[in-house]
Parts: sequence; C-alpha cells; structure tokens
Amino acid sequence: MAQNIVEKILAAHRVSGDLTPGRELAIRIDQTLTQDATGTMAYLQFESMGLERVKADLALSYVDHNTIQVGFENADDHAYLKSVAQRYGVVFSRPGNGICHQLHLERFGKPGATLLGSDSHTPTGGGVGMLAIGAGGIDVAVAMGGGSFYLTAPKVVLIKLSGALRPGVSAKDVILKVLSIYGTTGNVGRILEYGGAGVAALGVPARATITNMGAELGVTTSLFPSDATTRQFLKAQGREQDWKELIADEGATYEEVVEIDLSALEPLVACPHSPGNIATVASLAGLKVNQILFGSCTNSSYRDLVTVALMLKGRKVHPDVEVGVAPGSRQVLTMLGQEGLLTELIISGLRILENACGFCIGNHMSPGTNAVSLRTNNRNFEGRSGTKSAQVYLVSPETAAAAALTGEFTDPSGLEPPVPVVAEPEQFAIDDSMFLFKESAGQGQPKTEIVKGPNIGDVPLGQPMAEGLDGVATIKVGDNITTDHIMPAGARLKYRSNIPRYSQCVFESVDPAFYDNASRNRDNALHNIIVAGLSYGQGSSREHAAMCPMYLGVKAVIAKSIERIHCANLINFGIIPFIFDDPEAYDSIEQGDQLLIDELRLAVEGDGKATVCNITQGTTFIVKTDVSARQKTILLNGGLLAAVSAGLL
Ligand code: MIC
Ligand code: SF4
Repeated sequence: MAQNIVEKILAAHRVSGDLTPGRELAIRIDQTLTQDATGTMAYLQFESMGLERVKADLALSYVDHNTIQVGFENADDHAYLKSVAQRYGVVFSRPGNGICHQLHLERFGKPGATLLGSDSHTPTGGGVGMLAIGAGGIDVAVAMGGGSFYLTAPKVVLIKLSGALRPGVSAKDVILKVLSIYGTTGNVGRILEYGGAGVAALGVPARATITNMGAELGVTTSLFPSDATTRQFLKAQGREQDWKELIADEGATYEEVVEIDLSALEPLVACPHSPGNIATVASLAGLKVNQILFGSCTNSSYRDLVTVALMLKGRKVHPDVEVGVAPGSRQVLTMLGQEGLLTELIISGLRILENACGFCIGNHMSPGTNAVSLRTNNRNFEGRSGTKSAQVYLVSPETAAAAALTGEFTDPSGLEPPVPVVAEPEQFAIDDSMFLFKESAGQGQPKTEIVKGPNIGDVPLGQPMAEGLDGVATIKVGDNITTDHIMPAGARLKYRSNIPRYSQCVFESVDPAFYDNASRNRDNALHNIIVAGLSYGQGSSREHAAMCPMYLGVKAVIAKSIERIHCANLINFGIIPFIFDDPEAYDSIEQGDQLLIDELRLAVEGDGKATVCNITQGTTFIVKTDVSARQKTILLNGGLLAAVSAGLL
C-alpha cells in the first residue's frame, strides 16, 4: 500500500500498537537529545532507574539554555551533565558550542531516523526528514535506556507547497502562514508532512525553520522529504553517508491536504502575545520599534545571518533601536567571522550575543517597559522576554533587518535593492572539538565520578493514587495557559535542578498566592486541583510544569483541553489529566471551591469517567480521562518513576 513519509518511518520503528490514528503506538528511538535546562532532571531520573548505560544509537547532551552563569548554579549543572555523560556514554556538547537544535541539524540529523528530545523544538530535525519529537525529560531518559516511546498514532496532514518565495519573503513567513491556518490550539495528534513542487525551492535550514515552529501549532511533529537538497546539505556538512532518499509513495493518502503557493506569500508577523496571532508586516508599517533581536533555534542559521549581514552591510542601525544577534552555533559564528560578515554586523551597530538560547528564553536582553521588540524566535508569550509589559512580535530575519535600518515595521519584500538571495555553502566550517564524544569520554565508564553541586537535589517521587479525590480548586485559569505561565523560565531557570526551590515559582505570574495556598492544602491532606480552559500546557516540554505541581500536592488538572507534551508529563508525574465532558461546567467552578470524586481509583481503572461533586456550589459535573492501560498503571502508582521503580513497567 502507498505510504506517506510519516507512515514509512513509523512502520520502520514500530515496536507495538498499530498506526490507526488515535491509538497508542510504541516506537523505537534512534537518537536522543537533552538540553541543560531539562537535562539535569532527565539524567537524575535516568540514574534513579538504575540503568547501566545508554542504549540508544546516539545520545546527546547539549548545554545552551543556562549559559548566563550568574551565581554557581548553572556551572554546577554543566559539571554534573558532563560527568553523567561520561559515566553513561552520552555525547556532551560544551557550553559555547551552540543551540541544541541548530547543532543537531548540522552534525547529527539523519533522514528516516527517530529523534526524541527533551525540548519542544526538537522537530527542527524534520528539516532533514527525520521524525523528531519533543517530550518530557523522563520519556527521553527511558528512550536513552533503550525503552520505547509511546505516542498517539497521528493523523497526517500534507502541506503541499508550490511556487517559490519572492525576495524578502522567507521560511518564517511560510510557518506563520501555516499558523494563520491552523492556530495554536486543537492540533494535538497531528503530524504535518510537507510536500509538493515548492519543496525543492527551500534549503534545509529554511525547512528546519518551518518544522521548528510546528511546535507552536501543538502538532506532534512536522517533516520534509529527504531529497537532493538534503543530500547537498549533508555533503556540505561532511556527512553525505547519512543521506538517504525519503519521499512519499505515489498515491499516499493524508487526513487533509492544505495547498500553499509560496510565490503568493507576503511577509507576516505574529503579534503579541501568541505565535498564532498573525498579521501582515505591511499592515503594521510605520509602527516604531525599540528592540530587534536575531537568533534562536528558529532563525539563526548561516543563511539567515548572512542575509541579515548583507542587508546591513555598509549601513548603520537606526539610532532609536537596540539590536542584538545570537548566532545558532559555533559553526555559524565561525563562518560569519571567516567571511568578514561578523565585522560588518559589528560596524552596523549590533550587539553580539552568545551563540545560545539567551534572549529567547528571557535569559538576556529583556526589553524595557512597554517596549516594542521584534524577534526572529518562535514564542512571544506574555512575559517570556522577561518584561511583562513588552510587546513582542515574531518576524523573519529579513523583516527584522529592514526594521533595524528604519526603526519601524517595514515590509522587506518592497525594498530596493531587493533583499539578497543567499545560497547554501558548498562546504560548512566543520569543527567538532566542542563535542566530547563517547569514544573520547569513555563509553559508559562506571568509575566516572558524578559531580553534584549543592543546588542539585533529588527527583521527587509520587505517591500511589488515593481512593478518592478530596480537594480544592486551588487555581482557576483561562484558555491558552502556557508552561511559561505554570513554570517561569528566564531568571528562574537556575532553579531547574532544585525542585523545592523551583516549586515556589509555580504560577507566580498568574497567582502569586498559589505556592502558599497549595502548600497549606497539601500539609492539611487536601488535594490540589487545577481548573483550566482550552489548550492547557501549550509551549515548552519542561516537565517541571508537572513535577513541581506534583511536589505541591496537585493530583488533578480539569481542563477543556490539554496539549500533548504537557498531558504526557502530567501522567508521568501522577497528575490525572481530566477533560470536562461538558465544557460549560467550567463556568460553574470558582477558585477555592471544594471538589470531591468519591471513587477516583475505580474511575481511572475503569473507563476514565468520574462525577465531580462541587461541595461549595452544590453542583455535580462529569469529567473523563482518556488514557491507555500503560498510562493507567503510571497514574495509579504515582507516576512513571514510581511505576518503573516498583518493577511495573
Ligand atoms: C522553550 O523554548 O520554551 C524551552 C526553554 O526551550 C523549552 C524547554 C525548557 O523549558 O527547558 C522547550 O521548548 O521545551
Ligand atoms: Fe532555546 Fe529558544 Fe529554541 Fe527554546 S525556543 S531551544 S529557548 S532557542
């Protein structure tokens, strides 16, 4: 039977289950990826599973998020990650090497392989035709140990591209167009496969920009075919041997086909405060800008930054804007330097930032009060930049460069001379010396001492599920609550390895009393319950958004809908993801209401349906949790780690 690309990769990696959309499917993972902000917990969990060494073909540990190093915490995390990598046979990417997704695409991505990463933008690897999925740290730890990854068999959508982009219009505009069609909610369980004659006109970094920001749609992943362009990219990276052709069979079928004519696209922008809030750049022309930042795993490739450098060459940035650039990797930075373009950027007036996540995660260059910030990254959730009142707009490098020159929103497709078209290089500057390979580090050296600084604590272990739920709606939130709302990053990132300390930050920007209220309830043996609207847990894969609430005694989330990675994380930490049977029941609950489910365990063991009594309001309503037999075991035993430790999985 004719297969699409997703079906081909899933079939080749299937361990159990079937490919019928909606069913649970277990697949084999070839490669894993962690970054430091999620990595410490992933490796602590790997250690507590008692596994002797990594079994995945390739496991990478990148350090890119917490490189700001104010205080000892970040450096201690790096030392722990390095030692644990040596101990278990993981390749370690040293701080300063670059952003995990850009580096992985450059040096390790492989058409047809599976990659599981503890970061939601892992689908960047789809740019070379790999099935790359973001997940919580514990799921990645299991995959590192050779365990399967469980996912819902996807519905595959074909995004059929035709034509070619006009100068000044680029890959970011393509994914912003897709976001304008699908939005950021309601896409759980889908995979986007790109195809059509227009694919040939897009280089690999452009494809990776598009698959990277598929994360903002909430899809499981996105991917491109592997073709002659992919081969040329891998050849230029000295890895032609990793190439294989991967295209959909003639007659392959899809859940849905969406056609996009690249020639008809115009520059787009995601307006505050959602990547799904799309407008044309032309509609905002003339709006004054205060800050412009180039970089992040979405738009920091050689092609992107050379385009920017050529647009700015010989000119100065507008005196009213502050402009910064964070290249994606040491390779990109080296090549900009070798070609004299770094000098051009400096002469133009750019601040040169470290080749790391930095500003993208609010770890650097927070804008001023009410400032308008134009960025080439992928998320503009309120407050993520570090400044709650800032207005962050997401744009292409071309749009950002045009604004850097004029100080205001400017459509780059109308510029004279036109924006230059930058070809992919024949040969990238290859230097892997900032990777500590397992050969050099010693594959699974049991004697390697694991270094743990004082900020690195234990992984909390959940308790088996109680017979009944007897608790309080400790917080009631609206639609589109992101994991940045639940567990802030930025200046708080340094507490990622210290759960008691980080737990004090849960929901701090939404309800500063949450920590005190939840702790008091927990200490009085009352269960904490989170009540939420649509698309709860959008955004990051950080399992801390489940682990810290678990630590505070949260036992259930009752929402109108929950996003994929966060839902899996809740289950992994023994928090029941309940969905309202009738979404209108949401309106009948007030924060602080006492909620009761008598036979909770029985409900979870059975069909997942339960009646909630709202004692305070004197009402009842139905909730349901749609979980597999494996997930039931996890929930009933207080989480994945507890279930694994008890020998149940
Ligand atoms: C993000 O972009 O939000 C992050 C920071 O990379 C997260 C991971 C994390 O919170 O550590 C992600 O995308 O998963
Ligand atoms: Fe880093 Fe930003 Fe990419 Fe997350 S989205 S991995 S913070 S660059």
